[in-house]
Amino acid sequence: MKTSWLVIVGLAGSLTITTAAPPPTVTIIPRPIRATSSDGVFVITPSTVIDADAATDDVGALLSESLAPAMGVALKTMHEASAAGNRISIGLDQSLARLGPEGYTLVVARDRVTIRAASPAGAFYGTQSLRQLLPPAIYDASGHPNQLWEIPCVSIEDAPRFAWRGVMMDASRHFMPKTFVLKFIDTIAMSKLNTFHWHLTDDQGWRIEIKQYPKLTDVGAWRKQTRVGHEGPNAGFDGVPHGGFYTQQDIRDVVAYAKRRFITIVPEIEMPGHAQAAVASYPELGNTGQPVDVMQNWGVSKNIYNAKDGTITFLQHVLDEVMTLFPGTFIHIGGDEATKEQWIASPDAQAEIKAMGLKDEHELQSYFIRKMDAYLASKGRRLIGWDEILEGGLAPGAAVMSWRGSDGGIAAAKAGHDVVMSPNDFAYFDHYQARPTSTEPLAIGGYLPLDKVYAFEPVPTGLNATEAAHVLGAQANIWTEYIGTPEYFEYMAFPRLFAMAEVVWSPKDGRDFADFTARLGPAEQRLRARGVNFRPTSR
Ligand code: TNX
Repeated sequence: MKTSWLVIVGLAGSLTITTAAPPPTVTIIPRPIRATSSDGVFVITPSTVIDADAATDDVGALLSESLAPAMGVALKTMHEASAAGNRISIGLDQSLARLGPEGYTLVVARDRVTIRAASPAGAFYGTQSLRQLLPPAIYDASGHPNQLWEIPCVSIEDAPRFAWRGVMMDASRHFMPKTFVLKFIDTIAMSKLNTFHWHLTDDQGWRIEIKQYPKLTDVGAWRKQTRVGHEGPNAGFDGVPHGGFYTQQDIRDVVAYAKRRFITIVPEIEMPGHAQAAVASYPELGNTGQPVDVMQNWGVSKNIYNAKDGTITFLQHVLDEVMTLFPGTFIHIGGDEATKEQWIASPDAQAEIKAMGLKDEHELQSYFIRKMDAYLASKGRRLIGWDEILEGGLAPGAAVMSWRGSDGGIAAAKAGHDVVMSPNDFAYFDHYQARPTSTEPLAIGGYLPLDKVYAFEPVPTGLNATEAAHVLGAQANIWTEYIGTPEYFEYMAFPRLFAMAEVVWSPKDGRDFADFTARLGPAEQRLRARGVNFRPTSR
């Protein structure tokens, strides 16, 4: 079906109404619910005032900050501006509660821009749309002529389809420096994503300072070398040490930076599998008593945590520190790919299974996860984990991230759990985005082109309305086995994240890939101006 745009063009007093896709004057990504263009422009000048109410004060300040580099001056922000001249008015309006906590209206008239929302998050998204109405050229050039700061008159009403609009960064396989994490968060905020899932621990590196257990980063954050190339006769190691970690102060800075942009960070602490870096730091957490290195190879390690009381307590202490740093509701505990071979071989694990009357190692994993769930719930938080946590039973409040296709999400929703969809066939941005793959930088494998991401539907078929309501949203996952640098990370993220942003924000009706690609040019121009190393669509 064609887009549901209603474009009204004032033509010498007459109105032309067309339902065809608009000419790309309103090139906002993700596409707003409704945008009605009209004649005329609003011109931002250095004396334009940002007039924000008390509740949206910081939204106004951030808009001023974000325009300043291109404008050369920071627009003044004030309450109830008495100054004459044009202004950008931002404020709350409870009558817009019907648009939800993230919805907004944005009206660009000749003398004034007005952004209204029921809560500050909505007002923030109004400012992100406003930024995208500016001609992208202003971001490229230096010495910008004033007329480039024209914004075409338009009236927009908008709200997101899903509450969880996410992207996951794997900072374990390759450490991603704090400065890059901040840049990435700023970039995704423009696309109205609101959830940054930070994969902080894995076999190949522990990346978060835990005061009570310093070896986690003294030892676990560093590996001697890294596998290069795919598995096979030519695979080797680079001989170069790799590592890094975020101090607790780094994390506080990142959380605060994200909060200003209405992004919640979901930290992930993997258990009971993907634990080799922790076991390398404290061998007593493992099953063999043998020392191990932080993993240098890719793939799944057999070195998982043991399920002893001491290890459960250790992890709860780790989560205590994690919870002081991350104020969001959800804490991700991993739960994927915990190979059971060491539990099968371990007399201690077998004794535990017997003593607790469990059926097998899968029930031991379930026991482990339920312990964590109860602990997090007792602190007012909610556990989320990869879909394997469903195996062997799951506590009622826990949420599931469906990655092995959509089946885990379907099963979880049918069982009454909330789910986030990130199926590996539509949401794995570590997969190649173009063919032939030989002309692309080496990736883990797979093939996920832009149009396939755009065609992703987060609500799987076969769910009734009650079950479908458990789908909180979706996210892209960027695993970094083969992504060693921020530049390559950006290359894999963009433009595919624009497609994901539209999937999770915009109404399902009216999705139109041709219309989307017509809006990509300006979006890519903005990325270029920000120094983001995206993969250009026309290459
Ligand atoms: C599977 S997705 C994993 C990751 C890998 C990824 C590579 C998931 C929960 N586990 O550990 O990095 O595949 O695509």
